[in-house]
Amino acid sequence: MKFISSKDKGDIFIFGVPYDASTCFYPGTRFGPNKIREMSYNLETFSPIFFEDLENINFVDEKDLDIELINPEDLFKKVYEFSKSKLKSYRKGILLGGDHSSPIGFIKAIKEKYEDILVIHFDAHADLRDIYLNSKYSHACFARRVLEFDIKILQFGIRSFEKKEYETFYKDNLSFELDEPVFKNGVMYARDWEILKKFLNILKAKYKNFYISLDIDVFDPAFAPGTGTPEAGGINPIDFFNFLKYLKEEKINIVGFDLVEVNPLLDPSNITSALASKIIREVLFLF
Ligand SMILES: [Mn+2]
Repeated sequence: MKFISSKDKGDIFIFGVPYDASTCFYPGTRFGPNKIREMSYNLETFSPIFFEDLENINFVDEKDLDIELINPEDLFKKVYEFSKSKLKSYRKGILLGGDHSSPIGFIKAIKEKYEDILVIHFDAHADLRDIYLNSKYSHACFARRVLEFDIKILQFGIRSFEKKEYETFYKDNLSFELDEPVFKNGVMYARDWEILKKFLNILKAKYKNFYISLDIDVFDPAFAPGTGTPEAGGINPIDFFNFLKYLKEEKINIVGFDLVEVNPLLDPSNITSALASKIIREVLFLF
């Protein structure tokens, strides 16, 4: 597929945020964007899921953001400014992380362009802490910061959160136990694939645009061991690819996507980066 040698004009941009300073456990996601590109060399441009070829998709690799070892708040501002300027000429974008602090500024810029968006958040962790290790822009605060942009979040795959996150966002939430899509403090949790689809079928009448944030640790560590905070009991890639197919069939309009927390230093045989790379290929057909 070769992201790097992609066309120089187009309506979708891909960019990397090689950043892991907000990581709380094993660092190394700064090497994610380039490893994901590297593993794309092995992929066909033809998708056996959509029966379409990437040759017909206009996307441009805008390379990596030039970041020094800055703090997560400055990273947020830098990603925001970069995304905002790119979204003037490009219609949609894909961010390659980096840790989960990387897309916060990107989502803010997407929201300003599209106004009406709902974020679908795939992750093992709730990321709903207000502050973590003295930073409000830690990767553990990702979803909490997104809520502050007046964006609602539909979560999937979450299986790790602290008591306070549970009490604030999940406890007594009807959507957690019943089949009704009800947000609690801006957050809704879908407990299985059928419920997720059911919620989206209802929500697509209300929201025109959807954004997907994919933390690779939503997958079971058996499929994606190369990540800094692995959590047993995750989803499998085939179900995720089927979900992408569902999004296309249901014409759910995806306006932005990020894939974060791939850590090549912890990735035997590059299997996590290979999965990430394939996901990016298929997501390009959703735009
Ligand atoms: Mn996570």
